[in-house]
Amino acid sequence: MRDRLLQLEQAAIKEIGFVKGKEAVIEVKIKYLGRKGELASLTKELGKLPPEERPIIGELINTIRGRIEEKINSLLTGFIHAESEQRLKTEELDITLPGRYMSLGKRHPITQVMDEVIRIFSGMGFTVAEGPEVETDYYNFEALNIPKDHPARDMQDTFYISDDYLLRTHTSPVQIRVMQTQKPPLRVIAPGKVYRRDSDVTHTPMFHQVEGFMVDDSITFGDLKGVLTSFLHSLFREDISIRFRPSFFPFTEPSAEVDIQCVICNGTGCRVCKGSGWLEILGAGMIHPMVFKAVEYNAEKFSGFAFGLGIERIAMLKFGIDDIRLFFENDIRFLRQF
Ligand code: 2U9
Repeated sequence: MRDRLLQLEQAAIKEIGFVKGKEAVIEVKIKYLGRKGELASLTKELGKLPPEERPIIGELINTIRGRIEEKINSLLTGFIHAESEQRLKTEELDITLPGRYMSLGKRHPITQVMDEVIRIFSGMGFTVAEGPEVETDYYNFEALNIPKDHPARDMQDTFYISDDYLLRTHTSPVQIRVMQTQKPPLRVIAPGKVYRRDSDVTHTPMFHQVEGFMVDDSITFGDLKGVLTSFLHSLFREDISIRFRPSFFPFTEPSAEVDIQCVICNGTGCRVCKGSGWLEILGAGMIHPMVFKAVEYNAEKFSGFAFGLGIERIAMLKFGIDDIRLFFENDIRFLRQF
């Protein structure tokens, strides 16, 4: 057994002396040291030896394995080193080539307008509140003094989920929730997605609103005019003309619609303002006593104003876009322009 092991070592060392490349070294390694290699088959015969010889031969096997392994590994390291030296000599890296252009993303135009509106109201001391998009009939309609037979409740306008649940048609429910949990003085805006069954060049089934309200013990229509005038001057231009027209909403009384001088034709009359020189930009009014009653505020003690605006409409006017659907097609050629 001892002689056979020493012969195997001689044969392996001789063969190692002849190998010419990395692959050949690996082959020799498998042949002698592999799991089914020659040293392994001799090891299997260990059991046939008399017990007193086994530890001596076992130790010899390990020594021979170590010696063969050492030779193979130093040869392998040499080949790997030579290979990388060769690559370094032949491969060239042109560090003068220009880098790849990384195109930077931008905020969506709707997000840009939304952020701008929030920034202006924050500057006037308003805080931001959010709420669920799936609402109950109570928060979306009932608490806002929208009676059961009001046209706004029509199946045409509202996405109903069940008899009691629906997709909110405005962010007003957020403000009801705020009033239920906080007491005046309050200055809050509620930005978010709203849903209506409507689709054409100026309407999409989902759009974005910012609504807001201010409640304290002596808020007047003058405060409403002051805050909204200041907001519109900031959003459009400081010298733009603004007018308040009487209107009707179930949740405000008195109510008004607010127009700005047309930003396309500067009030001379064009296709966008339909020749009138004015653009309707938001709705507003003094919070209805019935709304105060729903949130258990004393309407004798407190008063407030509320307003609402559609972000897509403002973005269309600001950027001169005539089809609202462009905002939601996500065509990169359109979005890149903002
Ligand atoms: C509470 C009380 C009153 C919110 C208001 C409007 C007038 C309005 C429209 C503008 C364009 C909706 O997106 S739009 O179609 N909104 O005209 N919104 S007053 O009044 C409220 C809200 C909440 C508790």
